[in-house]
Amino acid sequence: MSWTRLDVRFDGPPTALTEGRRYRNFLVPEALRFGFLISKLTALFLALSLTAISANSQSRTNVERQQLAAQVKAEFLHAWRGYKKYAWGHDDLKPLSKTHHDWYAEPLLMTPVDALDTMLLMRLKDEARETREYIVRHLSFDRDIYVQNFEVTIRLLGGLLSSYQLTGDKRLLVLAEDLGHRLLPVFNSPTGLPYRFVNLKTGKVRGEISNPAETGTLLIEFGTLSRVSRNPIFYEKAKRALVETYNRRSPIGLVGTRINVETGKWTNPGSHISAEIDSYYEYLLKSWLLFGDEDCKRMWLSSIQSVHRYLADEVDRGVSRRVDPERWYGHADMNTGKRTATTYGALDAFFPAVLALSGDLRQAARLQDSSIRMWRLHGIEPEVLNYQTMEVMHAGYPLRPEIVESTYYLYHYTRNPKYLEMGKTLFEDFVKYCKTDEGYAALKSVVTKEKSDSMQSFLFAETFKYFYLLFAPPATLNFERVIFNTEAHPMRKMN
Ligand code: DMJ
Repeated sequence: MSWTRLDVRFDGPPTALTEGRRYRNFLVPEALRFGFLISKLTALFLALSLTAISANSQSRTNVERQQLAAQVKAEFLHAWRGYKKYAWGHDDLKPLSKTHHDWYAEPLLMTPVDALDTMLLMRLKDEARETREYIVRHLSFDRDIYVQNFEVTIRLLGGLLSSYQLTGDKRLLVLAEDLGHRLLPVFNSPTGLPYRFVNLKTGKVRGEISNPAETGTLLIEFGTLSRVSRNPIFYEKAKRALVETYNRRSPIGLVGTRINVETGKWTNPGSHISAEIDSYYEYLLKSWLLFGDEDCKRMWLSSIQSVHRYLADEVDRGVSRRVDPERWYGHADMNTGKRTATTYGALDAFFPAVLALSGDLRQAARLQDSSIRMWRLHGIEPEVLNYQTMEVMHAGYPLRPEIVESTYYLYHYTRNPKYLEMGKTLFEDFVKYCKTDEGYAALKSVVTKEKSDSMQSFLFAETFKYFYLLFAPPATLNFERVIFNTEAHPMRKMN
């Protein structure tokens, strides 16, 4: 795969990566360190007893994990049956009114496509077979509708590609390729930054005010499509969009919230890791890891330094000198770096996963502790929180997965049972507050726990998948062999 002009430069050493590796090597079990202080005999006796105890508690944990994985699967099926009963053939279930919701004038099967690879990983063979057949028979992109490129890419293109890789079913690849071609006109702007909407039939585009999440969260899906279809066009277009976003960073290395894709000028200079920027950072790192793309590596390494320098925040509540201050990531002006808001929310909770993947386990663990603080405030997390005052700014909870995703990554890298416990609490709260008689419902308010009539497809693609993978045997999915797109669709590494 070739790429031509790139105005990227290497800005600094890979500090985050090396720091994380050191931390991992430092994880020596307490029992081993204690053993050096006592006589060899006592040590032997102790070691044998500890082995027995730890084997015992290990198998207890394993049984508990299996039970939790089975519960997640059962809850997935509960929600899936609700979707099938009231919304089959449509995009989403409306869980309170028990009707359906379509994003556009014609359905694009958002829930079935998003859910399919989770069914495959959960070995729900009958559901997966039926869903796959339904998709290949009924999904058509030959429709006179304007669709949002970003959402369709991460959910449909990503879902079709991962299910293709898991099943080898070429019909899914044919659909993905057709969709990819229909989305390509978004890149025909003077800057190469994509328009937000495209008409799937006519190729007409609209929406020139975009944001880094939408301009920079495409390369995993488009790049994978290039690989499996052996057509470099998709990789080239999506990579250019990512690079053009990066090239417009401020002198202090930050990107803003809104950008005009025709002029390339920022229309909102607010910088953060929240909605409208979040997965831009995720894709810089993951595109490097998935494709071995050195430009992405350089862009990630320089960007993360600015993120740490200007967006990271430490809050010392004066609890005790022995306790680390809390770690958060807030908002700042992209040009001056001046703090503009001390807010963090459910979407930001993806960042511990990204930090863990980059090797920075120390900051990942600290930020995850903050995310959990946010969750515990009301027993479920709000969309936006002021972390200085701990006031809820936006109280909704649309069944988001990010905090579960980070718990899964941290458990994968540390094997610290703390993260299993964390996941168990999250799952229990999630079921307690969001389950309905025939599905799952978003919350209007995490304070009052009032429900709202929405069950987005990422519930199946992400929330249930990350809960399941956290508790299921590691062999369920070889984590090292895949990169998850931002909708939790695993793409196979090919190197
Ligand atoms: C998902 O569609 C994706 O994870 C996206 O990156 C952010 N929003 C939702 C889940 O919260």
